Amino acid sequence: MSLIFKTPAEVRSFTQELHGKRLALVPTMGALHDGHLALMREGAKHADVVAATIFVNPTQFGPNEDLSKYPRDLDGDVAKCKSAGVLFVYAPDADTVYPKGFETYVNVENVAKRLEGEKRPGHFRGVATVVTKLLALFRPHVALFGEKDYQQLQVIKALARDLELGVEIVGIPTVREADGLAMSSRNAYLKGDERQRALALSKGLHAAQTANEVDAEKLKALIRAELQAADVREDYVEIVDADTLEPLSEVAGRSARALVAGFVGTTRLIDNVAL
Ligand code: PAJ
Repeated sequence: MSLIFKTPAEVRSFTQELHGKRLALVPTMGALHDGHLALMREGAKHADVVAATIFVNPTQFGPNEDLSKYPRDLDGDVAKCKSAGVLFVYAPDADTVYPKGFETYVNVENVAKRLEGEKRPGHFRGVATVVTKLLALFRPHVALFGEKDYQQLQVIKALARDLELGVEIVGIPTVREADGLAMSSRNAYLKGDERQRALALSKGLHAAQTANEVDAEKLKALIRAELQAADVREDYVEIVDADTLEPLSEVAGRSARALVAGFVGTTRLIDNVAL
């Protein structure tokens, strides 16, 4: 049976008893799928003890986003954590993480500006704040995050480096369904033909990845063609430097990433690949 903690004091008293054992942390918002479980299993390769957090973080949702309908299943999630080798789960309430009078936020600058940062104002401030709090509370040796949220991974690497948190940030490749759709808790929102249409994101990215093409505009056109064919409304399509996330006009001679965000009906999905 995995242990479930609800307060920082419980986490602290547990981690203080680890006596130098290596600790891996996997922060999540729950509604766990195989992508989350892959992070936990990878955590076990880097540490003696794996901890997970399940917290639907209100500060990273915009006013018109899906905070209230975000899928929640704590009992099912805890069972999945256990099956993936997690020793304890921290699942605090929002009032515990953000008590009355809370007034300290973490802002990452350049790498958080474009893409998700531009389309979801305040999103990365919320992510950076909660992840900093979790890293400060757990003091893990390693923390694991998915490349599925590629910009988020870069934002977290930046804050861990700049705030000298002494944690190794490990990224793991995106886990996909058999047909290529990137696993996401938000896939549960897809109704009727939307599940099939959602494949446009991974199909478009695959087309860009396998095209013998260096021109960013032409690569973006390949991705857009798939979105349009499936009636997926583009939020952005970008070709960027894989480290700085600065837009590129050509991918030759440097590591580049293609990122896409689009609406399938009312559901907003994101995906990305290395080029
Ligand atoms: P959440 O969306 O629950 O994702 C938790 C972790 O799982 C993130 O690191 C995310 O990148 C990773 N992940 C999600 N889908 C994945 C997939 N298909 N393959 C591999 N990894 C995947 O991301 C968040 O929560 C939050 O922003 C959080 C970091 C917990 C801060 O609140």
